[in-house]
Amino acid sequence: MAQTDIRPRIGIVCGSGLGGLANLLKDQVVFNYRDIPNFPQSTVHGHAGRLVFGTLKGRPCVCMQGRFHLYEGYPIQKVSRKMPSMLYHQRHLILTNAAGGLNQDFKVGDIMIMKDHINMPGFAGNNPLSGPNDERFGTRFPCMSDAYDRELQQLAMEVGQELGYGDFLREGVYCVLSGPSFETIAECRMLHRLGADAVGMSTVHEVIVARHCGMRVFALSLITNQAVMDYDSEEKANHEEVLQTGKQRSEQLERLVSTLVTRIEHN
Ligand code: 6GU
Repeated sequence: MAQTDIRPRIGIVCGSGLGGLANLLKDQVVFNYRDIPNFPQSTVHGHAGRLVFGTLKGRPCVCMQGRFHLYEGYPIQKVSRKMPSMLYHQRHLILTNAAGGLNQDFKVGDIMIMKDHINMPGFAGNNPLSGPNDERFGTRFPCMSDAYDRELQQLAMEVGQELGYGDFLREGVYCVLSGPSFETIAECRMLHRLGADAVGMSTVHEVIVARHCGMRVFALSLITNQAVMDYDSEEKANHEEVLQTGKQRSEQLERLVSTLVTRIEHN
């Protein structure tokens, strides 16, 4: 932070194949994760591993271009607690991810506004806030029923309609699993019955940490593939399809996020 004068009020975390958002920033100051002391490395193809400061349509922002996942083997506390230290000055956090569609009304290429999550690893004790609580950041037992800011969801829906994205803009519940293996058919059916509209391997641990320290959170899932729910299906989930769909819709997703950024009030 000593190396840049930019003091962003908005943090953005870019999902798989969606790192192009960071390239929209003007007057960039870039830090590679490998040059930041004690910072984990991003090991996944499609994740660059850079922290990019700059302005998006004149608004100071910082982008994590490349994130950390449970399946990379870092202790969840380590990867997600980097967030407050890095994003301390931000009031708003916007996250994107690539996800598999469980809701049968969803199509590949849909953009889903996250209205809630199911933290499956959390059920098994894998919560980013487990361990000693640092009261400087937030309370021991943070509320999650308001994790996804309703005003920001409403604003994004309005922006999406204005941009003509109504046909592929959805809202729904995101379920996180630890990965890296994709789900079995039985698991997809189970998640769908439990109320999940999309499934992925990220975002939720970051949201929990951000809410713990009082940020306002908004998150988008790009439905990059349909989760396989049927034993007769020949479909197979794969990372290349995820990256490919990311490329096809990335421009619209970037426009949605950058327009939203210009509408966020700084209060
Ligand atoms: Cl189908 N599953 C999971 N766990 N993550 C994904 C995905 C599916 N598609 C994109 N990311």
